[in-house]
Amino acid sequence: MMKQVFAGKGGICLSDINDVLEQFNFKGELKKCEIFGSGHINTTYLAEYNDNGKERKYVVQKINLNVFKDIEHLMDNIFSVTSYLRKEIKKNGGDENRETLHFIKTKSGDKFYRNSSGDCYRAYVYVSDSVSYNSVDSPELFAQSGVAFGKFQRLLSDFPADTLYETIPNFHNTQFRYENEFLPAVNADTAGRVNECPEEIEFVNSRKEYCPRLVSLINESKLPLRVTHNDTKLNNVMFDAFSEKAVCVIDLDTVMPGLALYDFGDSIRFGANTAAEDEPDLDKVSIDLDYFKAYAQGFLSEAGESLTQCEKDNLAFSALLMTFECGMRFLTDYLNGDTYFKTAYPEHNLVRARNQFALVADMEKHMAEMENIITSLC
Ligand code: GN1
Ligand code: MG
Repeated sequence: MMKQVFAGKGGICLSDINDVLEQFNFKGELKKCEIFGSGHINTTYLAEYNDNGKERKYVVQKINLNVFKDIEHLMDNIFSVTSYLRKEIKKNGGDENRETLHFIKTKSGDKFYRNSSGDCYRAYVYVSDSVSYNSVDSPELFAQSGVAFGKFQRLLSDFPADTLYETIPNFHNTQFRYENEFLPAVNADTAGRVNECPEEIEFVNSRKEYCPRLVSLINESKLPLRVTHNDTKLNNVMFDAFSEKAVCVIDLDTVMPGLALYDFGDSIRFGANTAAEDEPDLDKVSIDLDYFKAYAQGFLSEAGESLTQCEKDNLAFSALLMTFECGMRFLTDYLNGDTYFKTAYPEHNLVRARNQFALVADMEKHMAEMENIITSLC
């Protein structure tokens, strides 16, 4: 008889998840399955099994089909990148079972499971003895996440980036985000919220010249396309629970051809903010230059040699641009009536946008120092 599984706060019975777990080649007997993690997009479960006394944990994720339209190609990207990483890690004498994610096919050999209602699920082995952080309290730990994302870049430097599918076209094309998403959201005013945020809209419009900068450099062939992670939040790195060294990077949904600068900039946006990205008290929001330096040092120690001068010249700016872009995306979603990011309360996206814009404003004040730090490290 199938064991009854409860998931989520308050023990909500999710009978659907039983059917999902049954589809994968998991070892042992199911003990429990609970909602897990803090992503804004997918719904994640941790399933624990008892395999003849040995505990086995698997992460199962329901993929957000509103965000990801092309699951076949998304999972193809993930399987090809992780199998490549496994080989590279092994070649370098590392532990390929811990240093990259190990995805599990379904019993019928598919890379994900689609149930009768069309929902899609995929699964990977939980990285044992590892933890992730939404904030860190030392620059050393943050530097470790720079090492992890820098290593990800380095290990994939010979991977043929053009074989990857662009599963979310224009993901970090800031100009596209401005012209084709932000401005139409303001004009449509679908949720009737434009009147609530004139200052935030003006903040974006008055800085629109930031938007095309990196895109233009790509078009002029001054910046190389690379395999990029594209979502380098601190909580997308797993750390060893004992040594506090970074073990591997997770959340590979947005692995696509992109810029090394996107990965660098997005990490700073999230991890070098003195507050959480949704802290409403803007006095708490600022760029921590010690954290900025620590991350840059870690990242460059792994990826530095392969970066071009033009990439290095734009590292500091990329932090500002990724923060600006993310704030604009939160504001766009607020104006659209919260259709993209998960929110916990009605103003959540607006609070996030204000927070990101406060960080942009602080980075503008400290741009010369950020540039100097990069120059001193290169
Ligand atoms: C989303 O999946 P998650 O929560 O790690 C988003 C990122 C944003 C981030 C902001 C596919 O990341 O682009 O930077 O929220 N992912 C997608 O916290 O849109
Ligand atoms: Mg993500």
